[in-house]
Amino acid sequence: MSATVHSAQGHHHKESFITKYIFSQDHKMIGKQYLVTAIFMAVVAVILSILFRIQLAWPGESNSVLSFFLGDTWAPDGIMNRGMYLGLVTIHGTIMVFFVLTAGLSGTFSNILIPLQLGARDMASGLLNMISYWLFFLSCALMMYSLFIETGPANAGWTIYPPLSVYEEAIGGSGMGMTLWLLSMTLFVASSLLGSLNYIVTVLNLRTKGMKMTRMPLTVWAFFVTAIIGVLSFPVLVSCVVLLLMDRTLGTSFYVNDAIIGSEILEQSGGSPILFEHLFWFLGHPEVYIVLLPALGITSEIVSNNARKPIFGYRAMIGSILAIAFLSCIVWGHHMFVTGMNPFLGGVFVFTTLLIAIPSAVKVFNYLTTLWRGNIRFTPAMLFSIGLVSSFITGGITGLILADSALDMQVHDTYFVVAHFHVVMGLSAIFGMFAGVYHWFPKMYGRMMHSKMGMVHFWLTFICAYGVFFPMHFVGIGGAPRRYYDYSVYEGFDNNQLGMIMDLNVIITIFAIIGGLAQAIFIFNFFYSARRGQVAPQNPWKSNSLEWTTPVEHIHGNWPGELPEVHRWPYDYSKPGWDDDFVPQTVPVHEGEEEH
Ligand code: HEM
Ligand SMILES: [Cu+2]
Repeated sequence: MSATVHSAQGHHHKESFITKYIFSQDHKMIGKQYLVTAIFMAVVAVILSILFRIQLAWPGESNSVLSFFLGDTWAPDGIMNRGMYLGLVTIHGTIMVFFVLTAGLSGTFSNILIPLQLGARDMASGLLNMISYWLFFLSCALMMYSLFIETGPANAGWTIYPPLSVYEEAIGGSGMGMTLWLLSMTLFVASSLLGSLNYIVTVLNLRTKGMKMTRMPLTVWAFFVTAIIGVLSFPVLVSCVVLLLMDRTLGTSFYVNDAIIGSEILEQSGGSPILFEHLFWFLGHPEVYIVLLPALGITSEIVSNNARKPIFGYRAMIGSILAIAFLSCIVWGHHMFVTGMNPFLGGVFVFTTLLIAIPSAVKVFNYLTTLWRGNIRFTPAMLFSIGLVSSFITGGITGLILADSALDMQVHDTYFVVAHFHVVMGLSAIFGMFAGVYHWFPKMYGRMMHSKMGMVHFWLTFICAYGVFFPMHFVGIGGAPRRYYDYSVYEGFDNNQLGMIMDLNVIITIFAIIGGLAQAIFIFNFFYSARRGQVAPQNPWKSNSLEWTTPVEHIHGNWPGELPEVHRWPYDYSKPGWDDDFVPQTVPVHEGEEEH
């Protein structure tokens, strides 16, 4: 069917600027739109994080950076307003998790790679794909707008727990800011569902001849399973948000119990914020894998390609993706150990959570065995992939601590948790995203990124990332709660312990500033290379998968003429009996040759 729609013979009318770059229905262009939007949002989120880090490191001191960015309303005399601190944390988290790492990572690479690696002319529905991008764009625009309103952005955290998110009177950001947050997220979910359905249908129906499911690259497996968990868990977030909107506007009381604000007794009673937590975390936990799995898939591809070895345990990798996806849906209660849940129920969540360590360890083991004795080529993409393996291990270890309810209760809502989730999900996913950009840039723009700059970018980012997030564990164990904007006001906090916390906070902030600035190298490299970089050969990394069989020059429909036919899996690197150290998927299997 798609062959007639997108015949490569160029039968269709000439594309105008608008249909080519703005309202494009071509999956490659939509992928790039996702990427560029996400880069912009990431810059915003990083700036916000540096602003609140400055506040944490030097509380109560006037700072001209704060006055410059926040102005007199939000930083009178250069000292950050408390409500604004919470607002910045909230918007930083929301942007990073949803807009950068969900839409930016998944949206970019699912779009670009699924059709190209499967030998399809485009996504199942170009129109839905375009709508999905534009809903995402609108949702970003609304979230950005909420930064500029008089009462300030939503500030109940990215988890928007009630009651802060219910009572408009509670705090400035609970008013219009929260309403905009909810609207923005609703658009986001709609976008993400349309995108996911498209990915699922494309994977199931548009594989080229010979592309059995068991010959798909692990990237596609990861994107496919990610889309499935998205379709299962995002709708729960929407229902959660609808009930919240009703509590806010219609006077229902799903999530709140009796409350007094000022001296006024509010009408609502009988609801439970715990209900909200159940609904929220039913999305919230799978969400961390929606962010992680695509990054892990990208890593499999890059590690195998740059170690010039077949990925170790291909089927075990698929199995572990599926197992992680399944388990991620039944562990949400580990975010709720301190809500007073029955300890027996807590035990169930401890158990299922710890189980996730098994498939995760399988993945790590497979990466390491693939690297083992490989003929490793240290491209920037490879460095970031190895960086991902590192952060996935280090963050995973603190995850074991948090999974145990007895230990979690000690550090719940402290900086230990912030450290953990930044390392395991923030760093891993962002490293995966960088790896993907460096690796597939030639596919996207027909040019190479500058590799030396890429390496400098990697080392600065890697060192600063650990410089920021490693000390945070100690800040947390030292007792610093998250979302407090100034610890120095507490009595007794001038003893050694607070001294340590304050010193570490300064160190963390300095690393954050350097690490943030280092991203300028990447951004420069990206935009410069897109126009001026060295022109890429067709298959720069000597890779086996199908995307490198398309012409460098993009055409609508991907392949001129016939679609390629597939005869083998994509990991035939250094196979004995071949002259080259790679055998593309399109090469027929010799007589008597084992498939792998
Ligand atoms: C990989 C990119 C990142 C991701 C995915 C990410 C994600 C998040 C999330 C989800 C939150 C929680 C927001 C909330 O509790 O409402 C958060 C908070 C925070 N982030 Fe990030 N972040 C990233 C990068 C950074 C960077 C580079 C810094 C360095 C300064 C940073 C520092 C913080 C801090 C200090 C908080 C506040 C925690 C709290 O007080 O609750 N983040 N981030
Ligand atoms: Cu979780």
